[in-house]
Amino acid sequence: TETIHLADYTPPGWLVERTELTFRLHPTATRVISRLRFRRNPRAPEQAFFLHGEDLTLISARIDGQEITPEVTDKGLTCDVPAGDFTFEAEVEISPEDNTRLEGLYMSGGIYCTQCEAEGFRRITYYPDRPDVMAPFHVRVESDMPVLLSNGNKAGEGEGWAEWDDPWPKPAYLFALVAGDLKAHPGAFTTASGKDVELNIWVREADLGKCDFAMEALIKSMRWDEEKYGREYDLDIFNLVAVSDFNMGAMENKGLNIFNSKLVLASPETATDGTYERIEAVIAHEYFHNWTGNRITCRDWFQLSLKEGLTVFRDQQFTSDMRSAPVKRIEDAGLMRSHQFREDGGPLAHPVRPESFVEINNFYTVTVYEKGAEVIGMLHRLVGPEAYRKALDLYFERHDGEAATVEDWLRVFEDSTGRDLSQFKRWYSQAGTPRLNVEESFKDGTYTLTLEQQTPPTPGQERKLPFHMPVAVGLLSPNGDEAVPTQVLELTEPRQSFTFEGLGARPILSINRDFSAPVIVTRKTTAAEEAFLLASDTDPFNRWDAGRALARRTLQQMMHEGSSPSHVYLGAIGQVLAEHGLDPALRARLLGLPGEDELAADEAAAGRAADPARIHKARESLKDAVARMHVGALQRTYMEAQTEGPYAPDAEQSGKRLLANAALSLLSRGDGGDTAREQFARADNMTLSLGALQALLSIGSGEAELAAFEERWRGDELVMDMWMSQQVQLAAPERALEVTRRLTEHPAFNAKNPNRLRAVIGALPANAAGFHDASGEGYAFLADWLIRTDKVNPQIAARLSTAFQTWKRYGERRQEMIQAQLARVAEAEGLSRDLREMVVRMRA
Ligand code: B3K
Ligand code: ZN
Repeated sequence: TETIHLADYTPPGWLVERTELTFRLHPTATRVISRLRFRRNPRAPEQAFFLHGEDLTLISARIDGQEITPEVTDKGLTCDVPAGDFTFEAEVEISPEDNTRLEGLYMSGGIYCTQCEAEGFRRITYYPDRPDVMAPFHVRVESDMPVLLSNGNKAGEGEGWAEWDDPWPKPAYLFALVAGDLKAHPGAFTTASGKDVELNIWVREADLGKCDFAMEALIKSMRWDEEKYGREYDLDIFNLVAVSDFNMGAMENKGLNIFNSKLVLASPETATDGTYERIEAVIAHEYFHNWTGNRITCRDWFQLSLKEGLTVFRDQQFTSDMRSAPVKRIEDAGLMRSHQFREDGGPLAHPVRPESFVEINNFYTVTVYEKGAEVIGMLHRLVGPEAYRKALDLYFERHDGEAATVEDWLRVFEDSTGRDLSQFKRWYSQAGTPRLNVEESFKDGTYTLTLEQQTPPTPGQERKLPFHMPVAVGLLSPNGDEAVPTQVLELTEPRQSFTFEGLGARPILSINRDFSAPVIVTRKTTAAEEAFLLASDTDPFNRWDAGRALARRTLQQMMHEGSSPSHVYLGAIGQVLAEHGLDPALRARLLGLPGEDELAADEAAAGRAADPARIHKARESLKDAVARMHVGALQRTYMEAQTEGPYAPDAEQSGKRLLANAALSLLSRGDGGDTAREQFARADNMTLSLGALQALLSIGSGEAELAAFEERWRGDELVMDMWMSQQVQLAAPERALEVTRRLTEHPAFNAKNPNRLRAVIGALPANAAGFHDASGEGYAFLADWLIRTDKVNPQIAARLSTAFQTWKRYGERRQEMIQAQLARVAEAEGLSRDLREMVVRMRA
């Protein structure tokens, strides 16, 4: 296997001026006829002519009309070409039906569809399949399917054919084609400059009733991007398609977004509030790519965060504007902590801009996406919102129609603000989560804050240089007033002090407010101080953070000192429950405990081998203690959180349901599940049904409800995914593997469908104590499924393998067992490049 290095980038020898494609669709013998106009790239070094192509059967090829016999390998094609411009034509045959990898052109439930990012186009035809080769596309689709779609504007149609023309030059990874028996949920949008755009969401007829919300989300996104970024849509039509078999969430193909159906289809009965929120965010994300990704794309795949980090940052801003900004911040920071810190602290750590890869699909990670978005958030905080907008205007003006780099991106900020961002740029090249150590002193009214930054080594990066980071701090008076309102300190040195004068009393520090930098703050505090911040901090994120710290403190004491749950923690929770004026969603978040996986990370950080069973037990008994102590308050909270009127998935109602379900889950520990059963019986929406089912499953009950649920929803694949994953995740640890195994034998299990694999196999590691069972059977089970899945869909197998990335946190015995399973996977015959790279990186 070959490793690709950023340092080896060379410009393409030839550029494509125009791409013409004809598809004669057939399930097992689709013909793709291409006509490509090539022009030598004056800025490229001398090189051989090469077109990517994989798993293609070449029928014929011509240059300027003359038949040629190119040299074909399993990677692509080479041939002699004229010195000047020329036209290359080819006809190839492919089999969409046999394409279980779901990359390139494949079939999903009788629908033809494509997924080309990152390197799937080379499975469709021979082409310079690299993002810095951009061309206008003209596509003709021939098929007897009723709906034939591709990118751009419709150029014509007739019986059995349709033509599409995309005037905006694009790289091949943004190409898309869909053909099938689909129905449109129509919509319309008029841009700020008065251009009418036809909107369609294409689904199976049976799903037509579940598209309203997605359409509204699309329209809101289009409006928001005009208002917030001055970006208008640029074609006459925008098509969005939902398919059932999809390797990830969705794809931003120009003018033809393709979605995993779980991120489009929603009705109150079938989708939870959480799903609604995700649909809104992902529809926005893919739409926003039209400018950040499509109009300005990436020079090469190392620059992936240029489009992904920025587009995530934009969708986060959108959600904050549509819903509650503090709650959104807590969700995003929570994801960073639970998922990105895990990646950054283990064998899969890599910089936001990686320097090398074997398989690029393995780098669509929380680091590239979410940490990439955090890096942009830091820039935003450092320069302020006005300067940020000016820089973005310059970015669009300067790079529209180009394939850009991280250097280009930072340069627009440097040029428009006059700031030097050379130190800031380290966020793109250095992996690992910085530790921020805090020292404080107070004397004669002067408070001194000393910050020390240090970043641990990561694979291939032993030594780290200091980062340039914004650290938002506020100081609170002992009575809870804000003595010093939020200030953004700029930390650039390894160790740096900041002073605040004229204070009456020693203040209480609230640091890294709003999660201003993606770092781990290490600091000596007391339970009393954490309880104070949980009760009084004016920064909602830090209230949440203080609650977490307090919970961890008591959980650690329970695990290692045999203590009973701390009264400080229980008292603080009581106060949160009684804070009736507080946004219910925020209250629900404040009640939540850190996950078992995060607690395992804490154990390892403290130099102890994580014991998943013990962590699980401590967490369960803390919940029991909260439930016992606050039964009255929980009942009141539960009542108070009931919604009135018809169901709406908006921030207000969903916040209440989140709180109701949080209270319910605690109440169930004391009432044997009566309240949950009652909620399940009367629920008219999935949020309440599922919340009740979860509450029951987590107390080892819910058999009857599971059966009723299955009976009602067996025909709905998306609901059945939830039914399956909840059983696995919430099973008692000793039953988790058995439940998972049984589900793989369920008639509805389908080992070719990514959603189903994620819902069953992917859910087991989320049951940490079950997966890490001391017998090691969970590890062997996952390894079996990795080997099996790899033959069907390498991308999904590689993704599922990341469950092993935390192996170092555990004791010697578990480490050995995980390594033995990784070794077994490594030896499996015909291992894909995708899974091989992951296993190599995770092996000791
Ligand atoms: N750009 C796609 C992800 C493609 C993943 C390829 N393995 C979706 C998104 O980030 O919007
Ligand atoms: Zn994206």
